[in-house]
Amino acid sequence: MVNFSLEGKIALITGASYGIGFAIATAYAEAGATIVFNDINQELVDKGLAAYKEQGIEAHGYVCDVTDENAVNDFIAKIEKEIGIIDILVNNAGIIKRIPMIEMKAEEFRQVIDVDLVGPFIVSKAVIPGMIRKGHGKIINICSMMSELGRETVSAYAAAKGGLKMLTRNICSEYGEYNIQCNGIGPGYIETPQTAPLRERQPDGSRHPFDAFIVAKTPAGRWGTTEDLKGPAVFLASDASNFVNGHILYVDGGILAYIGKQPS
Ligand code: NAP
Ligand code: GCO
Repeated sequence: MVNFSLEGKIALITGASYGIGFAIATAYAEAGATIVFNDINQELVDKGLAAYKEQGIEAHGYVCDVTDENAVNDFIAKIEKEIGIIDILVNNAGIIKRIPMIEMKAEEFRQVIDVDLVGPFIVSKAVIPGMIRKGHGKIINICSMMSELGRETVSAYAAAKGGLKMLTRNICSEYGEYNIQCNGIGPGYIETPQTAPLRERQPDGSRHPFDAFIVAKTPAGRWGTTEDLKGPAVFLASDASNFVNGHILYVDGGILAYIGKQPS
């Protein structure tokens, strides 16, 4: 029987107090994993712990900024000492700044690159030695439509997510021999706080133009939900995907395959 179980596995999901990370963590818990997560401040960690408890999940939550290499190294050492070596890492923590490129400050560009690309590098670098010692590991990087496509105002985010696609392939290349599989999930447009500004109702009560645009660009004719990501995430974390490596699994309702619905 194909093994989708995560029984006995320790899973670290970064930035997982809510949103996509939280949904993936709950799916991993349902599949039997021990859940460890971090977020940027204690308030968010406490909010996350309460939300996991509501789902009947005794998660382990820590404050850790994924861009701070010393803090991450201390964080991973603490997990390995208190809970055990990490089997599954999901690099989920991320930010976006929607600013026209020629108006964006270099410091704002760097902030997005730092969280969305350097952060996954730092956390993966801290986790891989334990995976090598353990003889296996799964790393799943949360990429994006912007790993493949550009659009106005998201130059930093697209650059980061394009880089994250290639970091995924490089970890696959460099550590595949240690039975470590590194893949990406490329969500389409998902209903979370990060995309809430793109779905806000207009003053006259009509849909946000971008909302209607995305629905027209998606064969499924809808935004995704975090529920849509759970199955693909469990697959890539389980033994069922042990020969899948360096792959970006787009969970986008078909956006990347579709030219878009002709305006009526
Ligand atoms: P979200 O709602 O903004 O959640 C991101 C989480 O990461 C938040 O808890 C955030 O904390 C945390 N975080 C931010 N900076 C951090 C740092 N330096 N260290 C640790 N944690 C940090 O985002 P989401 O929509 O759930 O997206 C999660 C991931 O999926 C992101 O990588 C995003 O780029 C990607 N993604 C999202 C979509 C979508 O449509 N929503 C589609 C494709 C890919 P704060 O609340 O303090 O910021
Ligand atoms: C945007 C959105 C997207 C989504 C996601 C799409 O402003 O275009 O925020 O970037 O977050 O990354 O896959």
